[in-house]
Amino acid sequence: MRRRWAAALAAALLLLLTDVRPALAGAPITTAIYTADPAALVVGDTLYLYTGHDEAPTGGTNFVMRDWHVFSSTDATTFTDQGAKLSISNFSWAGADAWAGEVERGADGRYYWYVPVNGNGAGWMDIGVAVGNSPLGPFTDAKGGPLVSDSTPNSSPLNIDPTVFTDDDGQVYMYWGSYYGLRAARLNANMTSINGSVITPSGVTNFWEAPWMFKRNGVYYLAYAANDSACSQPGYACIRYATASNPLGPWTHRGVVLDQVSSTTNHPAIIEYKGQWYMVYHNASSPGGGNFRRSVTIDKLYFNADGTMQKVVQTSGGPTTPGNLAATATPSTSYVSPWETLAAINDGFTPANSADRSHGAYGNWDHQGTEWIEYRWPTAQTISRSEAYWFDDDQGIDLPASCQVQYWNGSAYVNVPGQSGCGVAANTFNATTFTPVSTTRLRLNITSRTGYSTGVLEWRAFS
Ligand code: FUB
Repeated sequence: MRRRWAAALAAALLLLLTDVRPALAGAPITTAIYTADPAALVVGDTLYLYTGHDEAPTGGTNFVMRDWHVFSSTDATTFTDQGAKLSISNFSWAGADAWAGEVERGADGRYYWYVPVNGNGAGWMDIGVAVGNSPLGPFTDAKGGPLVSDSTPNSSPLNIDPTVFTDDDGQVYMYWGSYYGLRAARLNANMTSINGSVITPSGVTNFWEAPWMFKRNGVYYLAYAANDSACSQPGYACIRYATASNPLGPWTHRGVVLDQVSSTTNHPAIIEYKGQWYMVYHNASSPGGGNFRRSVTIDKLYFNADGTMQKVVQTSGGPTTPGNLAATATPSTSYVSPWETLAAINDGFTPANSADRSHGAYGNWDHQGTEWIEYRWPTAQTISRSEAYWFDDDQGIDLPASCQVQYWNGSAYVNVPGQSGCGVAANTFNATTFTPVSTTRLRLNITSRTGYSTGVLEWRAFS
């Protein structure tokens, strides 16, 4: 039998050390287009997101990215697409691959947009820089050629994903890279040339790509995508982070701040806006989405008193399902393992399969037999259908042997009348229909298979 005591202990310790707060009930910043690779910038009272634009067809197996969009918001919830403000065609020396960029305000008050592009010269990806007089541009090529290319001494094996940071003394730094090759350099005050040597920073454990640098309370933070098996399934990435007391390191790895998402790539932007910190990232959870049809989304991020970051709760897997009464219910349970997340069952996420715990999962390992989850509403709801998406981690949690939907009739829990059967299939929502009941509480009794516990990724209820 598999043992998860070490994980349980670590998770229980984490729960003791951190406080749990409500997350932003989010959705993608848009479903009109597919967006990816966010960078965030606050100017005045406006939050700007600079994103890539995924244009791969349904089922496409490669990135199709030709331009970048700017989104603006004054509440970090509703975003306005200001349009494609920069395009591959702005760089006469480049031909394709409008990948992950970032905008930084220069000492001259202009806005510099650093972007990886496929140059027409030798090698693959280069980093170019455009400039504009406002956060919305218009932007033009600021240099007329790459700022970083394969011919830059000590450049990364893949020169992509620049993050640009200005320190309090005005010195500007750029980190970038992929294929495990993180690089850093000082930029000159003109924002368009490198000052000194390109260095290989130390201590950034399991760096893969997508660095994002910021400073808080005198501490430098570097968040980045890592794809090691300790934090993500093969082919997927989590977001780890490191801290330092010097902008060029050495860095100290601090842990995972964002678990893997529903897209294979993962890409962070961390920013404080109107007194609240946010994690902006992308996933594949929008309708028709995929690894090359991603959507930028945003969730709140919290710091612990010691400056470490709490793991972000992913609330924004896609638009809410119309009529799903679970969205307004308070969940409870007979038992949840300390490292699992009861709140996952009504976060509105549509799992990709029964092993998809990218939005957390409810699980009751190592209990066996019958456990229950329940929804409560402050006022009576008329309910005639529920849909359960079972969690199966291929370890101690398996599909249930059986289940039963019950409701509170005012004095006791009783089976819902005319129940159509309670399905236990994997990788799908199992619908149970019944004669409508009016109740403040709906309960799902779940009975395990011998030797296993049970879990739920999402449980919906409808009138
Ligand atoms: O969007 C193309 C590439 O995928 C980005 O440059 C990486 O960060 C990854 O998200």
